[in-house]
Amino acid sequence: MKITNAEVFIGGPGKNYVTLKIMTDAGIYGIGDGTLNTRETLPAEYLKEYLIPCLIGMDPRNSEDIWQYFYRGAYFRRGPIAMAAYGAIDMALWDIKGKIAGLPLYQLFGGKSRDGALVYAHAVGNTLDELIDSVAHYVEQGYKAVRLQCGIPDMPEGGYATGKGGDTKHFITEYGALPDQEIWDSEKYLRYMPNVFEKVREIFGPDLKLLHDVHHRLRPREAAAFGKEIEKYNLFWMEDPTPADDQHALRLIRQHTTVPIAIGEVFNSIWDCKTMIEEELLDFIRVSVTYAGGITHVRRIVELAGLHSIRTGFHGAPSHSPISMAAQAHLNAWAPNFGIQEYLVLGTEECDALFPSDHYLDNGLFYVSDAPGLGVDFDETEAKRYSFDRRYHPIVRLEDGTMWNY
Ligand code: KDG
Ligand code: MG
Repeated sequence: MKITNAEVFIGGPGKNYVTLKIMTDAGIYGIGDGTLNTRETLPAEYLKEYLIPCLIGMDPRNSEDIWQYFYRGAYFRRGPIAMAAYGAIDMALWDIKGKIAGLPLYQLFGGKSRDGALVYAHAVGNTLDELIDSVAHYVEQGYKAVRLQCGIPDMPEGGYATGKGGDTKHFITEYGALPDQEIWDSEKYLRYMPNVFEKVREIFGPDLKLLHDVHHRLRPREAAAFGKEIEKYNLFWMEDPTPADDQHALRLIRQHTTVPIAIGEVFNSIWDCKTMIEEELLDFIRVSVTYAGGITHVRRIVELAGLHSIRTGFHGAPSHSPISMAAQAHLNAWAPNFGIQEYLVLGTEECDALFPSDHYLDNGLFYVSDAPGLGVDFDETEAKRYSFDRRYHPIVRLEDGTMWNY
């Protein structure tokens, strides 16, 4: 069996999804997601200029060898652009493998460990009242877990992703604009946020799982103190308390608090999280199949995490197309150390038309399709409606103008 061709498409409803389609001489094709949010054309170019020419003629069944060929063959290792491109290829090859076998991917990993996978929604509010309405909305829909992001008084964009533009638009600028600027003040945040958890717990009770994303904004000592203070609200996790480039910081945070820590959405390889997993400095690993080299590489991370009682909590921001969400759904169905999946309903009519599938969400759980392979398709005719349009993440400065972490 040979790969005969591969094509890259960019675009989607309100998104610059990077979709790779790999064709074979057996008439079977596979699809993969290489969307590197706000830098989408880079993995796409890497695929077109360097990787696809090598793929033609390869046996698509040898997904491990193909992964190693690109990873080792590039000489320069890792990095989000390269790993997103390898990730797209890897997902497409697993899709082909499942179609050859006539089995959904979770069967090739070892079968199902659960029926539905727990997901969390994003509850957001510029004010606490707005946030409470947003939580109520998700609870009514049956969600069992919600992430809370709330605006901080006197800090207009405080709290990160607090609802400016709503869930479909947050994280990125309007088309054509240069990066927005947000102003951050850790002290105001640290003073206000515990009150948010207290109110939400008071209203929604002890069973609702509450998550929160600090989004790399705190210094290590601040994060340690914050974690200690919010322990009493029994959070499911505190995400990205500090920028994880500094893995030592986690030791300090760990020494002071038992609040569960989730990290990893910016990681692109097992080497980025090996130390923190082995030293058990985190509780949930947040990598995604897109940014961390596809199913082949992420499975290695999941296995390593499992040895240390660390659970998965794969990244699932709206920048992930339904293809990578499907790949993660298969891993979630299988992984013995599954924790939770971040999930934002992409299911607009346009998105469903571009990526038809019968994966579905019911009562806060995600059910994976039994169709062979990834169980999601890509409609090339629909894809013609969309094209690339540059967008950026915002940038963040402290009140005195110092650059900070988005
Ligand atoms: O591209 C960056 C976003 O995906 C990120 O800001 C989202 O932090 C995020 C999350 O937890 O979904
Ligand atoms: Mg995050």
